[in-house]
Amino acid sequence: MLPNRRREEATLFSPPISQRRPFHRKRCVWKACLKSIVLFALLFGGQVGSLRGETGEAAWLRYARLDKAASDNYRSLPAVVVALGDSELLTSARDEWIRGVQGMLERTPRIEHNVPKEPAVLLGTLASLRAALSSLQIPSGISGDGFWLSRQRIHDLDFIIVAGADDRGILYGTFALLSKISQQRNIARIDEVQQPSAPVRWVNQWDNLSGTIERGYAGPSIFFDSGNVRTDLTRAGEYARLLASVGINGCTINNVNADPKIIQSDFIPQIARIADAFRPWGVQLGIAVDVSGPKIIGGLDTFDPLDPRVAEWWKRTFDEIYREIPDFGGVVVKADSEGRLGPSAYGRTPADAANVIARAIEPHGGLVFYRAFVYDHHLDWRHLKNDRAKAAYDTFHPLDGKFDENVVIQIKYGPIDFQVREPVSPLLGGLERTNEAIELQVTQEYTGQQRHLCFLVPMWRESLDFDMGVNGADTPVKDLVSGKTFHRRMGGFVAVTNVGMDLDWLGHPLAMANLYGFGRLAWDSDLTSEKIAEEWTRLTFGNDPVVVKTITGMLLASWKIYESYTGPLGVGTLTDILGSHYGPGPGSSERNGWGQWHRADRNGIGMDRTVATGTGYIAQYPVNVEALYESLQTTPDELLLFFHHVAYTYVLHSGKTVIQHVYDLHYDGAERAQHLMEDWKSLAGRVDDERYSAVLARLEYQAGHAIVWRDAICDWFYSTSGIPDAKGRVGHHPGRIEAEAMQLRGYEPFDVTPPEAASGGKAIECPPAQRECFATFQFSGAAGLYELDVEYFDQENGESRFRVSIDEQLVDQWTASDHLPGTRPNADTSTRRRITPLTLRPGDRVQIEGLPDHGERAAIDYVEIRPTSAQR
Ligand code: GCV
Repeated sequence: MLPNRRREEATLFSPPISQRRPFHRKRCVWKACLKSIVLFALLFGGQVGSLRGETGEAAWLRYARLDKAASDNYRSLPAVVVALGDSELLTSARDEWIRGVQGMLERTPRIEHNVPKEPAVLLGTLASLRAALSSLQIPSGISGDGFWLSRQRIHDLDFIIVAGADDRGILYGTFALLSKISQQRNIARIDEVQQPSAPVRWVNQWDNLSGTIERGYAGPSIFFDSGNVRTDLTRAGEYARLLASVGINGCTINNVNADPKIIQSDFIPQIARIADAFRPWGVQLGIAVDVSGPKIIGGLDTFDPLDPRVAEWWKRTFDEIYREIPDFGGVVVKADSEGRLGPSAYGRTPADAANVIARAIEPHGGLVFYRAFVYDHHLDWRHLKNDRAKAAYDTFHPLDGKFDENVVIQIKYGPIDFQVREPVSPLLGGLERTNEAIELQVTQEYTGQQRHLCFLVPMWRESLDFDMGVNGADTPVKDLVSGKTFHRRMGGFVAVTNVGMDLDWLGHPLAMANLYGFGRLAWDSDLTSEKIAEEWTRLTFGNDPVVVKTITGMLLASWKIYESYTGPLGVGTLTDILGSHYGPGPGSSERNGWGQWHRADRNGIGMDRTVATGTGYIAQYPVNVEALYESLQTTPDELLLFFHHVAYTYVLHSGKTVIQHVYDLHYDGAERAQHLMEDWKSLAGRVDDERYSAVLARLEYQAGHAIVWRDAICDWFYSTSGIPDAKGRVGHHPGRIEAEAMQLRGYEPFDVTPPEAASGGKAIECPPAQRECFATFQFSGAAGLYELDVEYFDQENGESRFRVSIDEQLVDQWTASDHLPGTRPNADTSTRRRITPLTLRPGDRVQIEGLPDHGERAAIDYVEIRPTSAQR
């Protein structure tokens, strides 16, 4: 056992300032420590109030109490609320108003049922308001889910009007008004009409009936558990409320890799309960269906969409669904994709498959979202003309005009798969006589899985604003998908969201900005990223200008920061595409059929997609866009490697070579990830301690993992190109002591695969035969204050423990119990423990003791020691 003697200098040692278990809620060893930091801030900090701890569960609907000055501005708010009608939606709107006003202004509005002879907030449809107040001048142009908010003086009385074309509009208007108060906006003379950008504003959950979620990073499903719909659907209702508050009107609840069981007769009553939970919020229930259903569960010997028995089966199925769920919204279909069965089995087209379902659902008013994510994942990688990016356009463009009116083609924003940077999918401009919707991804599958901060609205903004130039006209993607350009009745926005049972919904309190942002963009596709980030911050963390400025700045910077250490020049997210899609794995893209190739060799990198010499993908764009990307000169640097294969020495518009740009960008990105953490720390005492500590833990982790990314990508580029970093950083790490170079007792060195997943390609592990292992080295620097990072591997298959001591005095200990995606020591599981500040003298013996647990062998990559920032 380690002695418990304290060193003389021990007063200078303090434990790390946050827990190193960003995703493990149950153990909060360091919480006490965090609390003391907040206490310190309370005692000595600037403007600090008493901040109640928050879990993040309320998301942007906190209705936090306004301070006196702010609430005085709303003193004249009418004391009465009237709902002109008694529908479920109207009741939700009225109750939401009461809840919001109670929370923010500590007043309880009084309910009346008719227009009173005193000031009131009136909630009603245009028709009911007209009937109740004949003198009311209602503006034109309010339709669908649109609403009108107005303050009117009628018969000398002050009324706030929340009017919707339909009941859903009233609910949306109520949320909008509450949001303004929450953001402390002036509503004294409010008079505005809001119309949604598009009729389709849906989210997709990828929940399995077992309760797991495909690409879900925030706990189990809120809908399903062990093969059934959960008994308690409170969270489902709360989710629908959140969705409604930003105007989302539909939600599919199960994985697009669909379990056919979801539409079995005995299961429909179960999903009907979810529809019941959604209904008060105007969110229509949808499901993902498997096109092979007629055969797999229907007892037919075929699922050929042109077989009349198949058509009849779909009809019967939807008749049954609508008997249980009269407002059922529709279905999403993934077919002929990633091993899913599809119409190609019978030589039929996606139009055949979509239409047979569409005709069965059409009499009930339902929609079919047919995903354009159709591609062959057994492509021959040796064939240089093969290109997965071409698949969606090649499949669907020839079918334009062949889909029924209630079919919407759901198209991922880029031609590959939710990468950190892709050009927009050419198919978005390739359908003129077919409804379409853009598919975005709130769940951060390739963008840090909610362990890294990556606010995606600026990326979506760029895609939506991209002018496709269809037929030579101005045709921004936002207008193509909304149906505006080609006068389509249907169309809009879909996002894969994958919230889970974690209290904060997405597992990272700041990740909810993406869900909010998606809803806001779907509602108003012209909103700027800045406005969305600021709104969300005010609603989620309050109106303290320092908080608003800091968090907004962090959000807006985060996508490019993430891109800069994970996927340069449009090459795609250089992650392990065969596994978790999380940590770096640049080598995994090649030599397989999945088609996420970057064609790197000794001389150069990038997919040649030109018409002249490459795969010809660029020809799928309208002429102006084709010209833009076909030429090396006009292709923007950030998409260079998506479109062109170039030498590492190719000089970018910036004047740098490709290789030096890659090195510089990764060092810069990792550094900026560190700054995100520092920015957040400046908010100590201004944000409640629970969310402060939760976010800090994640940002600390991100700062460490950004270095894992930086080193892996730089090492890989160096070993592939053989060109050294002109600034001498790559492969040289001052202050780093490789674990395999330490004095080992019990520990054994091993080769990490792929080699770039660990510093120097090696690490050490404590074999199962050992109960504990030791790695020791002597500090040889000057005496002073240091921070010491232990880079170790935290796998899912065990909870090993570590103790660090200096000259036999214990200075830190922890358990490796994060939830990182992997059961092997690699770049997914590599993580950092920072011990700071620490006094060290030349000759000090630093010892790390590792105690393995099950499959996790307390593996260590390296230790890095650097002077604390105060000393640097
Ligand atoms: C639901 C990516 C994901 C898959 C997902 C697929 C899709 O390939 O990795 O998990 O499957 O996209 O969008 O259908």
